[in-house]
Amino acid sequence: MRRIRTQVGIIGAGPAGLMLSHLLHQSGIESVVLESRSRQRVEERVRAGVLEQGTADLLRQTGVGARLEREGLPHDGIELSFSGHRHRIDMAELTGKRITVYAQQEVLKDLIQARFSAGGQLLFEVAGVTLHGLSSENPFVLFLDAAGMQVRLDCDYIAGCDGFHGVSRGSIPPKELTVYEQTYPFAWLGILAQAPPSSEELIYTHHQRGFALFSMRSPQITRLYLQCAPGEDIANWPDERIWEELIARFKTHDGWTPAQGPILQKGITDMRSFVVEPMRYGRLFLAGDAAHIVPPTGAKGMNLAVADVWVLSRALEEFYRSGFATLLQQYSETCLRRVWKVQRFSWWMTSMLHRFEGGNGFEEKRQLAELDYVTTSRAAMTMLAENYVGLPFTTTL
Ligand code: RFL
Ligand code: PHB
Repeated sequence: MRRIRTQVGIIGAGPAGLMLSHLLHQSGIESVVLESRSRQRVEERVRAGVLEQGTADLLRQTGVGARLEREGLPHDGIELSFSGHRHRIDMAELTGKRITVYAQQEVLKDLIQARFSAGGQLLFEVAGVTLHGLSSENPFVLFLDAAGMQVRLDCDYIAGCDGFHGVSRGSIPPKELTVYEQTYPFAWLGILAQAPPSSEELIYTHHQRGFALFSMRSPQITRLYLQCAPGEDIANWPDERIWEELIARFKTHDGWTPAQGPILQKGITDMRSFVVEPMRYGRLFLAGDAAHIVPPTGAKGMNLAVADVWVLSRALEEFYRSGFATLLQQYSETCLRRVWKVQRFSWWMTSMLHRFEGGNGFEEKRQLAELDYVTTSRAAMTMLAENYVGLPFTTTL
């Protein structure tokens, strides 16, 4: 068996794993990233698109912001649409911050390139990853490399950045963890369309027929989502039905509708809120979707992954520089404070904007009152805006 050694073994090359490896490198700490998919699959997967101000700043400050600067679309506001009217939330005016629309897979491409040009070790197409010795001083990972050879990776610490379906969380004895979970009675059908965005800003729409979201990826590509039933078969949604539904939900009294074009990609995503506590077991630290999932309505998943690994990188830097493990000891508690606030915000956006089947109309009236309040009260608008542009990254409790 081949043996390799590093300081931090990282499972998963998503936003959490790649950003962690990049931040650690900046602090002079070595890592090896193990990823089960191919580089191409990682770089092609269509997911998130909204970067908080803090996420975009971190990419820029650490030297991976050049393309983001050129191709990212800065947005100073978002719109909420209901009862046939659109209402703008001016985030820049309310908070002094903005968001940037830049696809998750583009962030991943930039990070992969940066890691490779700095001589980083990213191993794609590994299989059979198992974690060992987590409660000892000498944790290690066993896996098969892309050629099918068994490898043992010895490290000081392991970062479980392998997403919701990864192996890391499941390597912790269940009695050590508490799971908090909430599912929602709907899912999102998302499409990428070859159509120039007909609005400059994102539009979150509450409608009798269900939620819809207008977003974009570039001056040529629109990204759209619509609420559908959970477990819905995509075969029930031919392109014409998707456009018909999107237009019915987005149409406002001023006649605005999204511009249409060929659908390049479509998929269905289930919605859940999920948190596991604590985010640490011995020498294993969980980060990103491995530890928590938010419904996508707040555009928070990727940003939360980046916030976690920023805290972890500061804690590991402190440990390797001074020998103190204070920030490492506090890692879970520090992250969870922010995680729960982001859970609250994502849940709140989701419950304000989606249609809940059944009921006696009370819920619908409550939602409309909430939307009315949020688009007319400066205090309520500021609450939305400061969460949407991103709560501060902090290592203090
Ligand atoms: P990821 O991205 O899932 O990466 C985990 C990586 O680990 C690999 N892996 C393994 N590798 C080795 N061995 C194993 N046993 C492994 N098991 C898994 C996987 O192949 C993968 O490459 O987790 P990470 O890094 O925590 O990042 C989380 C984000 O990807 C996620 O939260 C966001 O995409 C969520 N999300 C959004 N977040 C935002 O911040 N803004 C948005 O606008 C936004 N929109 C979205 C979203 C997610 C969506 N879907 C599809 C769930 C919109 C959608 C539709
Ligand atoms: C996206 O552009 O993919 C997107 C934007 C906002 C969200 C979720 C997804 O809340």
